Amino acid sequence: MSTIPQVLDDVLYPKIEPYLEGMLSVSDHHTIAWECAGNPEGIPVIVIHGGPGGGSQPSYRQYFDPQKWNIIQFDQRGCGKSTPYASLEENTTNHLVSDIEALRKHLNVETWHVFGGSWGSTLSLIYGISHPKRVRSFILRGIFMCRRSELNWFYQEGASHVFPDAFEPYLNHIPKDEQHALISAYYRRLTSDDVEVRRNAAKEWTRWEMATSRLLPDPEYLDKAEDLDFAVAFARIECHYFINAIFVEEAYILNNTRTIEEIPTVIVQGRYDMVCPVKSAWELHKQLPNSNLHIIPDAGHSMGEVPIAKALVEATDSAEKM
Ligand code: STX
Repeated sequence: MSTIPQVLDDVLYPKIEPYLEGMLSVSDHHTIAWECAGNPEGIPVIVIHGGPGGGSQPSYRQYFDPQKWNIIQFDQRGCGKSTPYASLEENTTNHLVSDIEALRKHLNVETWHVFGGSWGSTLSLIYGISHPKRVRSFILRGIFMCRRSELNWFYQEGASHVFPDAFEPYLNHIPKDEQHALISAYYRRLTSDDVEVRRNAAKEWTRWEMATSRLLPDPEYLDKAEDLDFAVAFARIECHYFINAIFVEEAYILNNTRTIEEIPTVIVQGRYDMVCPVKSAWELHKQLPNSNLHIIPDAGHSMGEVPIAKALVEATDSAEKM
């Protein structure tokens, strides 16, 4: 009898609701939404979502045994239920790192496990570099270090060679004379005074990312780009961070791995990740002697892919012992 799991529900824990939710004011301008789910006395884990601008998701709770874990999530500045919506003011990597610390103190957590994929891996690593003593372990997926080469690969030329069909509408949204610098061209539109210009650009930007996130396309996932409330925050915030090189020096993470090299780290990475190619996971793993890298042979970028989800659940099931 085959035991190969076919659907996500077979590998994840059951759906649960949060036992506590709140809003934390982190500046005169920004308030962030947070929640705790699972066991209030369980091992704390902070779940750091992607994008930036992607927002937390109820399904992220299901990657943890709810009896064992105290699962903490929040929406980064400007997205999800955080306010003000899609605001780019006072919205930088350092602000997000200090929000994570503010939330940790607010919830009286001493140390926690840090779980993040994609931009969530970027922010997890930068948080850990600033506050290594707070991190019991890292569980990371789809490693993204946001270097120029990584941005260029996905938003300018690289993934376009594998997905020319999905790339065409993303490219053609921008006039020929601006196509040599697509992130800048999108940034001008995503910050336009004209709401229609902003929305149309957000839709194309988000469609490109959703179309390339999985080894096998999922129509439900593509629908995310049609949800303009989601797409506008996601596209605007991503583009704002990327045009500013995430407000840190080039290769900041790889230049600072000394600070976090003792921290037990599991990296789950799809072999066919077109958004964040496996090279970054490999380079990070080589510099973290206490890391295990699991290259998943039949997956792309998304944590919603069954083989990725399975490896992440295996990682959280064993991280609990650390
Ligand atoms: N951005 C990759 C990233 O962090 C370059 C990301 N891509 N999609 C997502 O996040 C969501 C799943 C949050 C929509």
